[in-house]
Amino acid sequence: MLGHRRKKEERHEAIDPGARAARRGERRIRAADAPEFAQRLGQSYRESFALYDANRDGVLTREEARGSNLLLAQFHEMDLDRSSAVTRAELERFLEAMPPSAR
Ligand SMILES: [Ca+2]
Repeated sequence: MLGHRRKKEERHEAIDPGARAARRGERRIRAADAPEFAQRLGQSYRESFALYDANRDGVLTREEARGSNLLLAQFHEMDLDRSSAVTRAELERFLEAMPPSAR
């Protein structure tokens, strides 16, 4: 169980420079982390979506999103039809509405 949690943390750090900064014992993301963050934001959403879609049905419920600060914080914005679930299509439409640098 612990190993599983650690693996999840490692995957989370791989897509979240804020988590890496925290691991370094720093509260702030380094400037060098920021461009990568901007470029990989869309990818981060897609990877998080896949990671937290626990039953692998391609739909993210609020319950499933609860494990991800990123997904939970944006859940309402991503849930375009307010169905309390986010489809992959909704995720892509949400990402398309972001600045080009985020995709
Ligand atoms: Ca699901």
